[in-house]
Amino acid sequence: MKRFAAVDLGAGSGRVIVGEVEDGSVVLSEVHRFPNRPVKVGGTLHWDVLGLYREVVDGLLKAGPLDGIGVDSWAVDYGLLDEDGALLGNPVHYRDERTAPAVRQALTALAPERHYAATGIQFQPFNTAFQLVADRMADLATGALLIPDLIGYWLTGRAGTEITNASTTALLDPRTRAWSAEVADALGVDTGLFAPLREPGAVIGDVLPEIGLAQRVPVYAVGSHDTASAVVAVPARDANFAYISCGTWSLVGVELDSPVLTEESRAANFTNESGVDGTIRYLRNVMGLWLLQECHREWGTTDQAALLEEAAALPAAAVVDATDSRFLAPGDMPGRIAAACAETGQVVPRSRAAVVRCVLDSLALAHRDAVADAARLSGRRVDVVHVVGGGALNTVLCQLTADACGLPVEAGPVEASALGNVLVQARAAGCVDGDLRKIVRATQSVVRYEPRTG
Ligand code: LRH
Repeated sequence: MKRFAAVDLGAGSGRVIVGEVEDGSVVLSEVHRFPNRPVKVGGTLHWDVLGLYREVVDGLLKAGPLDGIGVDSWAVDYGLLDEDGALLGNPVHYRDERTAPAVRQALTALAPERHYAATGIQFQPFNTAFQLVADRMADLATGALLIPDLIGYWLTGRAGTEITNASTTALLDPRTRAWSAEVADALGVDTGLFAPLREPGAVIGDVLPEIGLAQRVPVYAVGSHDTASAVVAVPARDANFAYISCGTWSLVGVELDSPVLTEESRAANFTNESGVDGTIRYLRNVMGLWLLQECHREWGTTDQAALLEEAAALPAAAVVDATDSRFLAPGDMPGRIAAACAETGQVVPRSRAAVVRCVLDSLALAHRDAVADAARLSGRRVDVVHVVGGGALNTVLCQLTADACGLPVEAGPVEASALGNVLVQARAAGCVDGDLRKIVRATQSVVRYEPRTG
């Protein structure tokens, strides 16, 4: 039996999960979980990346004997380094609003049609390309590492840029899996800041002795974009499926062999993220559970389950556009939802349960639209929708999604990113072969929701 640690950093919390792999089976156990609390200082929203790193190390020290470590996290964000490899400033949170002027500048420097044709990445104000245009520190830096690569660098002393996450920068060409010189030149971004590209499964290096692990443990590059790892762990039986990687975001789409770079696809704001094994994740970002999380934060909710039950018992009423960037930044989510309902002439949800109901119905509709658009724009038939990640535990959302899509939803695994992370390590270490989804199907339980008609 071999033991692999998945470090999985989400926008709301991080965890270290150990996967025990033996004879084509994998058993996960969580050894450490910690909150990820962004810090606003001087008007800018930062990640507490050193705090996160400390938690990662604490988790690894608790994990027992290991045969490998892999790190995945949310996409797009990075740390800048000086010539000695020291961190220059604190990484900025993708929900910070500093990119607005840079986006305007970038849109003039490079037509969005050209940008999309070159990278296939949807427009998001937080794309790394725009962040680097906005980042005055970038001129002082000699290096840049995306968040999981930064953690990997601190663990091993070895720098590299894992390709699934690199694709989310909107600076990479998904066909060649190399940086797009056209985009970098037009935007004045130096892609040479990033360390050399590496593929999931590559060995990064051994954990440095200073970390204090009892043995030498290799750190592997995995699908370091959490969504890439999550999609590895979708228990699909064949190619005719859609997935919703449902956590802070709902990432809704299909898996393809090659990108869809058409104007129609750009207009629909679909993205082509590079996945593990040369796949393409063709998907749309939907706001996801963030809408609920921010409401609960505002209300100081103590019993979320009770509120969810109350919401489920209400009739559907108003809905908002769950892809609208007006919901991106933190703060007064119930107020913003009420304003959106009022602007569209709908009943404004008054009670907390009514707001939750509105969020659930809005997410289910956005899931439906994204599944339908993904199928239409890619030509891929969809027979089933897999919901993976924390959202798989939200029974009400899963049922409403099945109803809206008119398709069965199969929910689970919950810790999909950690599982995909572990499986890519296990394969690189030679403990499992070929079909990783077969292992997922054989070892993970899913809950099936049939669509209700009428
Ligand atoms: C989800 C995620 C998503 C990105 C966003 C920034 O955690 O990685 O795929 O679009 O964070």
